[in-house]
Amino acid sequence: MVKLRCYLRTLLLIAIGLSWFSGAMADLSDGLVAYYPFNGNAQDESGNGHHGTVYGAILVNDRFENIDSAYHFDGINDFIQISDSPSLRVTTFTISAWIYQPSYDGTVRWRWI
Ligand SMILES: [Ca+2]
Repeated sequence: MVKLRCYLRTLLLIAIGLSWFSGAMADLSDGLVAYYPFNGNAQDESGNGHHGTVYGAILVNDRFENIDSAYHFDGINDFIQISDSPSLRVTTFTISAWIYQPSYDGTVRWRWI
């Protein structure tokens, strides 16, 4: 089983794309293994069927205030689990996501990683 775990107080948003990276101007869908826009669920919308099962994380608004379009992980045993698959056993990959990290000074901390 491949598990995605997050123990930080974060909002995880939009997309996690695993792809072979062949250049700075590559087509982002070329080699895409999984895509999670979190449109009310953790379904893989790449067409490859790597749907996630949510444990503990709750749907919240994303950075554009779209309803139920991001997941909040409270830092205690929350994760999204994806079943193992040969297509997920890659040695080189890229993961991209928008993450919100609460700050103590009130600044917005949406970050693209
Ligand atoms: Ca929890």
